[in-house]
Amino acid sequence: MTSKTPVELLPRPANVSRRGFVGGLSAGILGAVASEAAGAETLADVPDRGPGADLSAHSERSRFAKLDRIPEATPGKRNVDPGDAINSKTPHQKLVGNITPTDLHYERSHSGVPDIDPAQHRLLIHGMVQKPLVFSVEDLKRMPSVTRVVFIECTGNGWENWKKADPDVTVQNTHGLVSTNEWTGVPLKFLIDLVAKDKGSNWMLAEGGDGAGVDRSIPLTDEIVNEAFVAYGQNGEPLRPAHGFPMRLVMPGFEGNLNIKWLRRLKFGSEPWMTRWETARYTQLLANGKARQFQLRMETNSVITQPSGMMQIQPGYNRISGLAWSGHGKIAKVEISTDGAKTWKPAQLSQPVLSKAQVRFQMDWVWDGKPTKIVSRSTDDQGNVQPDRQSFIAAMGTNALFHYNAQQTWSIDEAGRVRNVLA
Ligand SMILES: Nc1nc2c(c(=O)[nH]1)N[C@H]1C(S)=C(S)[C@@H](COP(=O)(O)O)O[C@H]1N2
Ligand SMILES: [Mo]
Repeated sequence: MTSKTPVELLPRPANVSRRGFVGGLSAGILGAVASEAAGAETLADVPDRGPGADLSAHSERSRFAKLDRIPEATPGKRNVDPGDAINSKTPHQKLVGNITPTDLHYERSHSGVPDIDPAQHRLLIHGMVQKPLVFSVEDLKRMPSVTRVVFIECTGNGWENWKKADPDVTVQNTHGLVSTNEWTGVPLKFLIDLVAKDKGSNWMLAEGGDGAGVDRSIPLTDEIVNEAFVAYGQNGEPLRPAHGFPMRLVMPGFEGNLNIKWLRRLKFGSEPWMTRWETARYTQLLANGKARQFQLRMETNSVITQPSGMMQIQPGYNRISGLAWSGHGKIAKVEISTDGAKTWKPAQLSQPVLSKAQVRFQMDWVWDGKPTKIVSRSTDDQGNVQPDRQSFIAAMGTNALFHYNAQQTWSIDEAGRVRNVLA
């Protein structure tokens, strides 16, 4: 071992101390990290250089990096034929940072992915408006735009763990129905002004152009009018077909289902339309047998992604990392327990922390090799705290399927095997 620890090799701004840069790592942790890295003195310790492949029009992921979504059917039905899949989940256990790669953004499509020619596509805006209008994609691209990083989360995210915990699943199985991308499009407010919406209209119907024709009634609260937008861009390029090409509604902080893909119509009215998507589907059957409609906001949530289900760790230094998000606003704090929720320590949040976007958190941990449980708990800037599973079930019962946001516990046995448990 030499004095050149991996941390010292990282570039850092000249005016930031090493301690500030690594976020106050203790000397003990630095020693633990360095002792696990192999000692090295010269270039003989790194592989030789070699010739490169030709440059190409399109860059692909390294053949050594295996990153795939997994198509799944209803809860518990894994490894299905893609033709039977209803969603395809993000491999959070293999990702870093805050932004989900575009091709790994989770997908939920009710009747497959339509093949839409943008030159033919139109968006109709009508109902309680002075000037009903129809727009092409090019019309939208000429309008003022917003660009914003937001998470989209299916209401079904987490349903795997609502009734029972299958030990042999990954975080991709349990939490793969949430992703964060940068979306670009036209503010809803701008479109509302263009068509001159009637003051008396406080509901909007958004309808998709797929076979299923998913349509939802959206209440026009100030927050939604100010934050929703019709997106045509995703991570700097046109939307991918799976995510609504050529245009979709983006509803920061609200149910994935409201983010209508392949958007073909916005209709303004004075009451909800009670479509089958908000009566037969996307309602919550409560413990008392009554169903709750229009539970639209996504909750305060977090999950440890590394280490997580089906991984195996070694005693000694381990870095715990994960993602936190809230449909109410910004994540204010994430705490981690490495002793089964008895004691908690604050995790570091990667900057910037954005409202209604996932944020990466991390904490250094030296595992003593004894069986234990690790769990994270987030708090947002509105004071909402992610509930433990017991309080979540006490409040919501076990009839419902959607909006599961209880704390996720991973157990670690004496061999270092990480498994899914209820708490
Ligand atoms: N037109 C249309 N919009 C849709 C859907 C759909 O099947 N058709 N699925 C909805 C659901 S249930 C979710 S969770 C999100 C998923 O968005 P994504 O596939 O881009 O992740 O899109 C929503 N918008
Ligand atoms: Mo969804």
